[in-house]
Amino acid sequence: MTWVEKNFARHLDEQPGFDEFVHEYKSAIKEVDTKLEILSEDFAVRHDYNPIHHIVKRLKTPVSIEEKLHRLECDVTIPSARENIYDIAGVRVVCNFVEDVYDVAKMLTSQNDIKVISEKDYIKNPKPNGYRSLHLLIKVPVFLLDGHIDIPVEVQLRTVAMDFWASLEHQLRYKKANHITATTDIELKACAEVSANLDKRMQKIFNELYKGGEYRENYWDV
Ligand code: 0O2
Repeated sequence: MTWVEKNFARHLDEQPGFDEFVHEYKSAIKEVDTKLEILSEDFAVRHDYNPIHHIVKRLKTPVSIEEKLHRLECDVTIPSARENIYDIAGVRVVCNFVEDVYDVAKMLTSQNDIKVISEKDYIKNPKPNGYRSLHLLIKVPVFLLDGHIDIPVEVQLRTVAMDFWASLEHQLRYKKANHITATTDIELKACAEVSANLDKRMQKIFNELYKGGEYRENYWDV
């Protein structure tokens, strides 16, 4: 990139190399999605049970990458985005139960072409507002015409109950940010606790039905 391009191309999508950049991150999402799909199908074939409820994928928009670069006080350039932003590619895996979250995370990260960069366990250590999820930052190889490149992907794993809470909390915060009071915060946190308790009770029921008693024998005989 020339000095003029670097300093006068204000927006990322006007800069040279933007299409390649998007293609690489989109491909990384596809790679992770395919891995998860194969794992969940394999799990279903072997155990007659699918731990993944659904998967959501998203590529950060150029505007939101730019905002984050500004916030981090980094150059608003494509090389700077590659270097400083790790959640350009995002995959959210919504599982049925808490144990599924850890099982899926282990199945994914034990694949030998996946590099785990960091892990934040907001299930064991929820955020002060009650937010729960397991966040993995991984690098996945994407094979291109001229070789492979490791692309970071943020994988968020959570249960349906955690997802329900996080989606609504996000909407409320985004749309009604000015109306969120301390009381609302307390109430939202209380809802997160109720939801975590629900997860525990549902897990217990599931374990009793699937992992104990007669069903378990059928389960492992498959
Ligand atoms: P989007 O559009 O969902 O991607 P950073 O990664 O630098 O932004 P941090 O704190 O290091 O910040 O990242 P962290 O804790 O891994 O969380 C990043 C993402 O987790 C957020 O992405 C949300 O998706 C989700 N998240 C984290 N905390 C909360 C929370 O309190 N409520 C909800 N609903 N979601 C949360 P973005 O970039 O905010 O948005």
